[in-house]
Amino acid sequence: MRNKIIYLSLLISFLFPAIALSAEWAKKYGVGLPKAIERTQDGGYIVVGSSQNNMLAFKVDSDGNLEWAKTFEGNYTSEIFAVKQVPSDGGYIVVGRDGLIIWILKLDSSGSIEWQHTYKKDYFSFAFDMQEAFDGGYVMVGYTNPLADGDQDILLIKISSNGTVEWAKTYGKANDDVAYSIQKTSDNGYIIVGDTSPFGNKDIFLLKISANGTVEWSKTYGSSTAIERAFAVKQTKDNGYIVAGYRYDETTSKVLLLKVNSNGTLSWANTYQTSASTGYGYGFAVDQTADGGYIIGSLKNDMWLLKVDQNGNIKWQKTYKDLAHYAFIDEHDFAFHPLLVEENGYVLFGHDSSGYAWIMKLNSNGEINDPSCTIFGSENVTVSDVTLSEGDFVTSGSSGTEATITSNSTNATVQDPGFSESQV
Ligand SMILES: [Ca+2]
Ligand SMILES: [Ca+2]
Repeated sequence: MRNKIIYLSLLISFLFPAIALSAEWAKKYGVGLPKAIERTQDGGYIVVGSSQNNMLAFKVDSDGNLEWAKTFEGNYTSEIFAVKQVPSDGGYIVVGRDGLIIWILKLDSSGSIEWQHTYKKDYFSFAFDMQEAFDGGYVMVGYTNPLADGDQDILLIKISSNGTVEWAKTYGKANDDVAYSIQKTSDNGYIIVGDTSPFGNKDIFLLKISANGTVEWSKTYGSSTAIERAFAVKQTKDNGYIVAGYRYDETTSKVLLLKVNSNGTLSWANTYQTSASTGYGYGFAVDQTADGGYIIGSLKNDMWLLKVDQNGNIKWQKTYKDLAHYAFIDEHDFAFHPLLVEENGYVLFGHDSSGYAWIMKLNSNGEINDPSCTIFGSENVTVSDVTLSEGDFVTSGSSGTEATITSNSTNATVQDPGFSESQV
């Protein structure tokens, strides 16, 4: 009988080994700057960004164990801004840059290159975010800048699943416009967020388009006295949108959160800051949570997660030590989407002072159930209402300006960056 019980408990522990493991974890992997993360079909994650001026992609399982890591060396400084898994073959499409132009790679499920192309309209052409299109293939947004007149515009490119350009458009006003994120909407269209510079100091825009790129509505949000920029947008359960970015009023940058209705009319806008001495705060990722509130993936001197209710009031917030040594200089530095919302918590990445890429799998309170883990901090946050003016952006009904894209095949060198995971 006793032997039977021992056998049974061995069998149970063999069949259900996960019971003994913590659901949360924090691990670091190697020298790399993550820029985006996606959940994969097998329950794991793919993280993309850069390592030592090359494109970086690495794949971990659901417990954070490293499966593979690769870097891809282009002709110039290169990095990846966005990744999508290809459902039909388990591979990945990544979009980034080789120097100042767009570079897309199709990887197989273990990170080997299947095809690769560069794309450009003008001397500078960037794509910072990508989604699967409703009619197959992918859409991506960023900006393009003809050196001749320097009037930077939003660039939207539709490619087929094998990388052929199907159509491309530009949108914008007679000043610098840049798009940072594109998301699918429930009416089979897209919402695009970014910033525009009508008076020299930046304002946020939202651009709602149909699947073929026709403008349904667009608006700007901002003020003449401060810089307002946004990097993330998500459709909400009420068919409105939540937008995250920052506001800089010549003393400090504060995290900025905007809620608008389905037509883009502003419902409320709040800023969030810690004590003034902490310098800056940027909101880079946002999503609605099951309780109807929102979660914001931010940066101050550390990575910073803010949980707010449906009106933007703070429920809780946490900082994650030493995870934000990062210079924001060029527009492509702001293409940074560090947060995934999951059923029972959050996945957040960072980058420490030794240059290592981290991933944290957090519970629904933003914590790890491990007393030995000392990465957590907390701040006193001041929440302020902010008054923003709404303005017109691109004319409704406009189909954008057709753009001609030059595409070339490329020949990246693949390397092994020597990543390995270690518990934090
Ligand atoms: Ca423009
Ligand atoms: Ca402004």
